[in-house]
Amino acid sequence: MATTADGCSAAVRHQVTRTPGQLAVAVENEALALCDLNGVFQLRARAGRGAGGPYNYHWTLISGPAEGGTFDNPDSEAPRFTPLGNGVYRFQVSVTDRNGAEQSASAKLFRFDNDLNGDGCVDDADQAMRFAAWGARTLAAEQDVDGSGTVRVLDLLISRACY
Ligand SMILES: [Ca+2]
Ligand SMILES: [Ca+2]
Repeated sequence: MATTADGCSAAVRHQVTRTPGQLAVAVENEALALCDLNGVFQLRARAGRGAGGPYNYHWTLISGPAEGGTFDNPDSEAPRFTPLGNGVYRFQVSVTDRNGAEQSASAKLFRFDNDLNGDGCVDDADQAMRFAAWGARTLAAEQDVDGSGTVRVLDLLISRACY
């Protein structure tokens, strides 16, 4: 049987066994400030590689303020989450591929009241109050936005999105 060079290369390509890459999961908005206290947080994960889809998603709230919050559908790729308290919410999404391989990723939501001085306006004066608390040990969610226990640069960076 005559085999052309093209035929050969085609045959070789067919013999290559593709090793599927490890299942990968990425979360959009890994760390997001929710500036509107009446706002809803849009979670979104994307899975790829592994054995391929359909991918199954399951979101859980790992930790957060005692008031908690609610998912509209924790078993979807992009559920909406309504937080009821102020503070840091930590989420995990677990994804399984067609063969049941599992991978997870995490996300954080920061929800806080930006009207620190209580005058009804959210403006630079409020951010100045947060800055004035620099280095202070405080448990106030309004100032210690990331829940680290002190007011540091990350608190200012996260909250800046709200001004
Ligand atoms: Ca204010
Ligand atoms: Ca902090």
